[in-house]
Amino acid sequence: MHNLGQTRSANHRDHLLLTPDTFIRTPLPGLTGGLAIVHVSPAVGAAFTQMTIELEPKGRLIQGPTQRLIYVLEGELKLEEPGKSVPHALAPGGYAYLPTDYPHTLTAITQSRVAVIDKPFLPLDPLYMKELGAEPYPWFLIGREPEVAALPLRGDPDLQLRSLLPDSLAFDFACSTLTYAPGASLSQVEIHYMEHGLLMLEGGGIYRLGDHWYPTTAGDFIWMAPFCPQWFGAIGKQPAKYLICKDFNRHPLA
Ligand code: UGY
Ligand code: MN
Repeated sequence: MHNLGQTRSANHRDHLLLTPDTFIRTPLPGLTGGLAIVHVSPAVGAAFTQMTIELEPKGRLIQGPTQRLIYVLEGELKLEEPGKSVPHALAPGGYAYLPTDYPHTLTAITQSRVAVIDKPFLPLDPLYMKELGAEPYPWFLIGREPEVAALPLRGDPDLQLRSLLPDSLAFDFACSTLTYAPGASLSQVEIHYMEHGLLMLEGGGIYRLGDHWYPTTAGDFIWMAPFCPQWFGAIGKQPAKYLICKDFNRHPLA
């Protein structure tokens, strides 16, 4: 359909809003039987990449250049890891964290869509290592988002936060889902040193990014640079939910 050059997508120094009408699919090394939509990369100033990979049945993604988090949006898949004869089954809401240099193969059984976050790992300064105890480096894990206990964000029961990664200094990023009851909103405009990759999963509302207010809906991707002013209010009769990641647990001077 011709839209005469109109789109809700926007590209500003401290944020991106990318709507599905502007997505471009590309091949990627390590990806067979599928294509990648690269939502954000270091080319705009992000310290990570976030993409959605779309896989045909039997399509596969192997290990990437860095640590990785995968989150299944659609379809049935299996995840094979080294030394394990039985693969893990993954379905929508299923996720896995794969440390740096951790060989793995993700294979689609049915047509699938998967969010993939690849981020170079920042080791903890040895100064803080003793706080870590037995586990100085992050470890492989697999889970199901609906089974993660929800906590109210900053005490607001209408904002339910499910943290997908453990609360440990070993991990240098955080990834969660945040679910807003209809009409709920962040209690403040946030401005912080961490950057965000955000994929809108359900519902919608208004996202403030910098000095812009955007209507946003399921399927949209947002990148927020460090210190980008941000606020969200859910609109409509159904909850709004997004997957959100940020760099975490590291001194800003690393
Ligand atoms: O944790 C966060 O920084 C989160 N509340 N930010 C956001 O939703 N934009
Ligand atoms: Mn934030």
